[in-house]
Parts: sequence; C-alpha cells; structure tokens
Amino acid sequence: MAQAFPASPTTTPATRTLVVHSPIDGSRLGEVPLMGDAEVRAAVERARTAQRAWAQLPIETRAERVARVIDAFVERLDELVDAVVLETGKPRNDALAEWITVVDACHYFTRHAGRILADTSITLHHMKWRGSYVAYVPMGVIAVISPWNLPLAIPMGSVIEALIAGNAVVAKPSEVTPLTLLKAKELVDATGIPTDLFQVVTGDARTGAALIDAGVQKVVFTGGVSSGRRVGAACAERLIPCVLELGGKAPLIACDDCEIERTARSIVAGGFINSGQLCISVERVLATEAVHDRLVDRVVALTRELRQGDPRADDVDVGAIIFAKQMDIAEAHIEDAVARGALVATGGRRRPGPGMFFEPTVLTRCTPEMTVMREEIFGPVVPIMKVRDEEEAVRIANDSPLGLHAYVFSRDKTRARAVAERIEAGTVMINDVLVSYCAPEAPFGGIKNSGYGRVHSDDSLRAMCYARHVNYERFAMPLNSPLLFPYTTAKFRGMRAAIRATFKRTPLLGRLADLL
Ligand code: TXE
Repeated sequence: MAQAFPASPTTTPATRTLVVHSPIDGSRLGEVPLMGDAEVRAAVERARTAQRAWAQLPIETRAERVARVIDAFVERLDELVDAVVLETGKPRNDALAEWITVVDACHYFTRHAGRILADTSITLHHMKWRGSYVAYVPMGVIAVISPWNLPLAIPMGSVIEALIAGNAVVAKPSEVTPLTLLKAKELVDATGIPTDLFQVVTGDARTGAALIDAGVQKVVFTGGVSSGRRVGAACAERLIPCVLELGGKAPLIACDDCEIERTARSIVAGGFINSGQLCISVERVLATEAVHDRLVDRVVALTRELRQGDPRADDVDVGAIIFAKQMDIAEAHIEDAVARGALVATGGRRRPGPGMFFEPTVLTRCTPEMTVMREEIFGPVVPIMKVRDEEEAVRIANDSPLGLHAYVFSRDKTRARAVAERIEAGTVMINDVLVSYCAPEAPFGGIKNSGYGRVHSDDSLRAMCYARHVNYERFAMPLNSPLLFPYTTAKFRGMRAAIRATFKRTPLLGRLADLL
C-alpha cells in the first residue's frame, strides 16, 4: 500500500527540525529541533551545573521531590496517555501500561532509595584492624537514549532512577516519537525539580552520538543491536559505563501439560499487545506435540476476535504500527516463512485505509530456519512451531543470538522451573507474559546480543552511582608494622609465618605450629 504520508519523521534541512506524524492517520503532530553537537554539549553543561547542588541534598529530600512526579502524572494522566496514543497509535490500555510502569517505579524507588543507597558496611575477613564501608556517590550526568516503542516507560524509568540517585539526566528520545518525552518533561518541570536537572535533546542518531561525546558519565541505551554495538564502542572509547538493552526473540515454550486456555490467551496478549513492538513480545511459540493442535486452534480463534482500529476509541485491542519500517520487516518475514512452507493461519497483511495498521498474524508450521523464527520481528506476527518435547523446545529456544526474555507454560510448577532454569535469557516468566517488566524491584536486561547491564532493581539504582570504598582504621598498627618501611629480615620471616598459618589448608593446630 502506498504511504499516504511520510513513513518516518521528515527532516527539514533549512530549519533543522524533525516533523512528527501520527501513525493513526498521518496527521502532523508537531516538530522538534534536530539538535547538533553544540546544543547537546550546552545541555550537558547546564545539567552538570544543576547536578552539583542536587547531589548535595540528602537522599530523603531528593526522593521526596522526585515523588512529586507521581502527583503530576496522576493529575495529568489523560494528557500523558493521549500524547502516547497519538504519537504511537497504540490503544489507551497499552499507553496506560507505560504510565503505570513509570509511576510504580517512581513509587518504589522514592520509598526505598534511602535503604538501597545507604552506606554499606563490609566486615573484612582478615584485616581486622581496619574497617570498610561503601558509599554510593552520584556519577554526574547520565545520558538516556531511547527507542520509539515505549516512548514514556523506557526513558522515564531510567530518568527517575538517575535523579533519585543524585544525578542529572539528558535524555534523547527516538526521532520517531520525541513528543511524548517532551510532554513528560513538562510535567516533571511543573513539580519544581530544576529544569536543567532533567533535559531532553531531540534529534536522530547523530544527536545521540553527540550526547555520548558530550562528557556524560554513563549511558543507558535501548534500541537495535547494530546501534547498540556502535553505542557500546563509543562508550568504550570514552571509558564510560553503559547499559545496552537491545531487543529480544522471546520463545514461549508450551509444555505438554500446559493449560490450553491460559497459554493461548497469553500468546495472543504477548504477541499483539503494543502490536508486538516490545522487546519482550512473544516472538516464537514452541508447542509440544501433545498440545500443539489445540493451542493453534485457540490462538487463531482468539486472534480473529481482536478488534483493530483507531486507538482513540476505548474498545480497540490492537492499534497501529509506530514505525513504518516494521511493516516491511513483518512482510519480509511472512514472505520468507510462506516460501519455506509456513501457513498464514490468520492476518498477514497491511490494512487498507489511512494509518499504519498491520493485521495481527499467526503463522503455523514454522521451522527453525525461517527468518521469522530467528530474527527479531517487532511487529504483530506470532510464528508457531510444533516440537517433539521440552528437550527440543529448550534446544531451539537457546539456539538464538538473542537472550532477553522467555516464557514457559506448564501446570507443574516444579517442572516449569526446571525448564525455566535451562533457558538462556535475562528473564524467564512462568505461566504469564510481559508483566515482569513492570516490577521495578526486579532486574531487567539481556544476555548474548540482547546486551548487558540491567535497568530496574536495587542494583540498577546503585549502578547509577560510583561505589566509593572508604577504608578506615579500627586499631592503629604499630609503627614498626611489617607493612611499613624499613623492611627487615625479622619482619619478612614474621610475615611469612603468619601468611602460611593463615592460608595453609590444614587443621588449625598444625597451622598454629607453623607460627612457633
Ligand atoms: O532503533 P535504533 P530503531 C529494534 C527493532 C527495530 C530496530 C531498529 O527490531 O527494527 O531495533 O529500531 C538512537 N549513537 N528495536 O531504528 O536505531 C536513535 O536516535 C547514539 C528494539 O528505532 O537503535 C534512537 O533514539 N544514539 C528496541 C535510539 O538510539 C543512537 C526498541 C534507538 O535507535 C545511535 C526499538 C548511535 N550510533 C527497536 N544510533 C528494544 N530493545 O526495545 C541510533 N541512536
């Protein structure tokens, strides 16, 4: 179908702006500056200045001020949800899920930051004359670079963590969906949090690259694998840490004792919520022989019941495709799969009419060599493959360069856990889909080409800080300690005897004898 409007944001070189269109009907939503090096650098410098005063505040004060973001989000919920719906074409429910993820993260971290970031005392196992503790020191300016699929939840989750930890943030939203984050910034500013402390720079990949080069102390990046490699290399050059969250190919293993209705509904939700544009979407179903046929029938029936359309109405299940390129990708996968013997059980096409809509699609008779089973789809396409048993399912699930998320369905909790523990992924969910992302206290991130580092969780909040180890004196060592100059034969012998007594793996009495 010919595009009735620009497939992605159009740039206007004369004024250096990005024009944003709604995927619902192509209407023009607004335009934002395409920022270059100088603007980005200036934003980071302003952020650095604001951060110095912010970092001096007690953690409780910072948490209390960030908690006001919850009030602003509650107060202006509809405004924010509408912004997401218009810019992404997703149903209100999907937009609300983004809102909840941010507000709940804010709720959790503002309540627990004092505990998570408290100085941690370390008992030294040998150096009993000294004591240690770790203090979590704000890093400075954190760069958050985010994609278009969750334009509110992905950047704002990290923005909240960075701020509570005492940092400033400069965030670069996707060029496809910059307006949502600008709206969120408007709400954050209204809480009285200093405007320079959280800034949004708009633009494309070059703007993102400029941000990494602008003297930031850490980068939290979510996006495609190839961009992630470039971001990782740029951070390595500058010796700054980064979190790379690079997408997935989540398998769903349906064991032969799975509950058919629950599994089918979860497949449909996991495959078509957000039009399948989630890095944790169900991207391949591995159904054991015993349940395959019943599961396929139910998944297809439920998929046909989905109501797709203008997401501004409340009774729509599946909305538009956010980024036009994803429709080409979906079509290419379907074409390849059909050429290799798959069946399009339902869906399979773009929907005619205005807007970027792709039918929820179920492919059956899939096999591992099909691209749809190997590469990220990031669209409303669910391929199903029949496997002999769990063994084969686990082998195929792990035969992937990606390892972000996975799902196991079984009535037997012990069995499900045994399967889950064999899957190579950052998160494995049992008997449910997607909601694990909404648990701020649990780590989220991948292994293999899905990237490294974690967002969410207490560890991730601490990782927004430098761990400063402070080592102090409990008892003063004598000035003629063997650790201080001058070295002498007597000191050396004393040290040698002590070390042997300490590390010799024999009973205590024998070791004490060494000291004599
Ligand atoms: O992501 P990109 P895109 C997958 C999905 C999709 C593919 C590409 O399969 O087809 O990734 O999506 C900025 N230095 N995911 O093109 O290009 C860029 O401006 C600094 C998975 O949207 O990776 C944007 O803000 N910044 C994913 C952000 O990075 C750079 C979600 C992501 O852009 C940069 C979306 C660079 N060198 C798509 N290159 C997920 N993991 O959830 C790009 N950017």
